[in-house]
Amino acid sequence: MKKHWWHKATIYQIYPKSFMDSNGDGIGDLKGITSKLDYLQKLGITAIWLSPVYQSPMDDNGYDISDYQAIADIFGDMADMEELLAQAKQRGIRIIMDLVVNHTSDEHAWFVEARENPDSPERDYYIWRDQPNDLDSIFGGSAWQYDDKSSQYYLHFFSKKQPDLNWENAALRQKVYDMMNWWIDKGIAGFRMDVIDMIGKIPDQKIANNGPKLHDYIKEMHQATLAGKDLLTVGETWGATPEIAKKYSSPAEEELSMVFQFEHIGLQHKPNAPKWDYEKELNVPALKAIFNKWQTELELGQGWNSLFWNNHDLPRVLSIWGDTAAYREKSAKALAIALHLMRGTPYIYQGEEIGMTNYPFKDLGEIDDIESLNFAKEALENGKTSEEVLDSIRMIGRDNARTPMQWDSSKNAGFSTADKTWLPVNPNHNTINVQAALYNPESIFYTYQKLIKLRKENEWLIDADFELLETADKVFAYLRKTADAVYLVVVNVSDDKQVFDMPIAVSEEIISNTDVSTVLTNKMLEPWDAFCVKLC
Ligand code: TEU
Ligand code: CA
Repeated sequence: MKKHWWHKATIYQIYPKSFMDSNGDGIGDLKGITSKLDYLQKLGITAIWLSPVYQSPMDDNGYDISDYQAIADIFGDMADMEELLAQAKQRGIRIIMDLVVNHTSDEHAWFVEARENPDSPERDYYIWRDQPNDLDSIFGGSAWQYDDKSSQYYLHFFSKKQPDLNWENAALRQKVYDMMNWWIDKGIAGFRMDVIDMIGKIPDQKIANNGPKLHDYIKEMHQATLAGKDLLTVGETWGATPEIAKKYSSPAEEELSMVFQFEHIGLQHKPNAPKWDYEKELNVPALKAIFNKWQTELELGQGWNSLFWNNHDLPRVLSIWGDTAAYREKSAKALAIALHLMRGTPYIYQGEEIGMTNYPFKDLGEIDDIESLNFAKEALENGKTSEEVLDSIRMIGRDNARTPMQWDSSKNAGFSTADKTWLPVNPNHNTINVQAALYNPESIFYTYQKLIKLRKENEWLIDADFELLETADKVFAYLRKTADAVYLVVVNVSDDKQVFDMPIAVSEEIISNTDVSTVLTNKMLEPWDAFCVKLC
């Protein structure tokens, strides 16, 4: 199999509004990111996935784009973007942009023209109907919005300010490819592709994901923009299975490098229920089975996995699956070891590497996210109490991932000098912050730094096959096997002691958050014990 730079890379996701504020307006910006590149170089990451920084009315914090080739004023200007690219390149860090082409903002020039002039070519860049069907928006309510200017409804699977694009229109597709090439010519290293599995939608047949022409469009996109270039492309595909993931990521398909699948994330809420009905307890056996399926069915050369616990849409993993009290640091290291030693490209979400947690939202007034606000409105109208609504948002609302990055224990955690930041800073920043992490050789940061380095320096992390081992329910143990070496990873994914009596002979300790010889002598794993060893 041809190896690419991203097979050995670890990618760091930055949510620009919340990473670093350089001009004291309480909002993160591009200059702020540039000022923190030395920190990211120390962590050792290979590339940054930059959530959208394009011109946007910020209805969905930038995932509603009004100009793909201009920078939103709150983040700076194109010179700042080019400076970030140049400064990152000097440090061996690549930049991956967020490609949001399932929809635009309703303030995009295309939609403004389409709305103003029903006979314009842009009209068919979107999806208009005289009558809506009962498709629902992912953000609640109908997926159809009536436009009285042209007396038709337009489709929006997200907010009404995010009209869906009509990918059946070849001229629209070409506009997208031209924009992609414009960014590629600026020296970016690839794209994360927002809900890309929705661009083949057939609304009249109520098909949203995995439509019949989806892969035709992606193959066309590949030939028009990606072919012959060594770019990382990762599709956000909530509806993917391993079989579908092969269609996207098998080199022979000439589509994408990999996808984000979300089957493990689905364990965060009750089966066939909205995410707000969250699960209080992690089902570890189910998690192990999902990882086993994805690790074994996406064979080397047939496709490639992404590996992640967090992103800007998800609760902080320590708060929903780890521990935020006595075992905060140990459980963070354990979850990192469990994830990063599997086959795939790992993604670290800003703050994950220092063990940031969910935010203790006091009331709905502190909530920013349109998805949470729409849920709250609908839930309260349907009789839920505000405490019930807040409980769901506190556990699984997207704002938990979007509170400012915690740099130090000073005011606003060193994120901003403003009196008020756009989202509140977590009060636990007085102990959970980058400065404290860098100062403590035993911090979570240095576990991530070591995992990133291991991946860069060890081919077995790419090549070795995965084999799940039969263990106690809450012990996640697997082998990584090559022709001449076997590595064992063992993680106690619980607050409890777990028996571990597997007879093993260790030739080398690779990484651990515990004393491996004590584990083997006692045949017992302490809460959140995790280690990887090379076997004799
Ligand atoms: O998310 C796709 C998406 O469906 C998520 O919104 C997800 O369903 C939900 O957040 C689960 O809680 C992408 C972006 O990552 C997200 O930030 C955007 O809001 C959305 O697309 C629209 O662009
Ligand atoms: Ca700012």
